[in-house]
Amino acid sequence: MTPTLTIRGFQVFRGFLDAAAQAAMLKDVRAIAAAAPLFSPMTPYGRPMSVRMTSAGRYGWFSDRSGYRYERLHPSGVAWPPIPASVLAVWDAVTGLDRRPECCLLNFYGEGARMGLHQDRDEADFTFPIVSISLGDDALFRIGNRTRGGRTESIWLASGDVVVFGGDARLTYHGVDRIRQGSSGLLNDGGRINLTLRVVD
Ligand code: MD6
Ligand code: FE
Repeated sequence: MTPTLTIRGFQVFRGFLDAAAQAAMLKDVRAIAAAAPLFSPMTPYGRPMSVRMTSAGRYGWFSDRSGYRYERLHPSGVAWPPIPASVLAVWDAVTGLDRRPECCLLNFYGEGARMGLHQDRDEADFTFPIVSISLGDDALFRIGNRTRGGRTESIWLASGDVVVFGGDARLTYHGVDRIRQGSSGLLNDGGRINLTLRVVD
């Protein structure tokens, strides 16, 4: 499969999901949030993140005063629901790997939510890529370098876009500066959903 564009090793597949596939995935996302409600993780610095999160899969991503890590259970004590088949199908199509992800992190960006530049480095094996799926309002995604600082480049990600983030790009700093509220009709009340698929162990 050929990406629409590649920026600093981030392979962007524009419009990978058509409107019907986005609507079907949204139903699956709502079922995840019903089983494992969204929460605002505390950063290690003691401030709640502006993005609300939950997970599906054997592991869920979690943060509190003790740091960033993967947990077997949602903060309520329930197991994370399974990763939906619709989501795993995207992983299979864009990675072609036999290994499947053990975590699907679900991020919800409401009005004013953003995510600072960060690396994803809580996983055991960086040879596996991360796959990111965008649903809902457009997001300004910023891509930096493998170390903090330096020049950055930004691209708008729209509903249905998929990004594969592997190889040399796996530890590149990235973040979300802002959401264009109301730019997509997928979610009735606006906002953006991002799903990231990760091999954890
Ligand atoms: C987002 N995504 O798009 C935030 N991380 O809302 C991420 O932080 C991210 O898109 C690792 C790999 C792909 C991503
Ligand atoms: Fe990330």
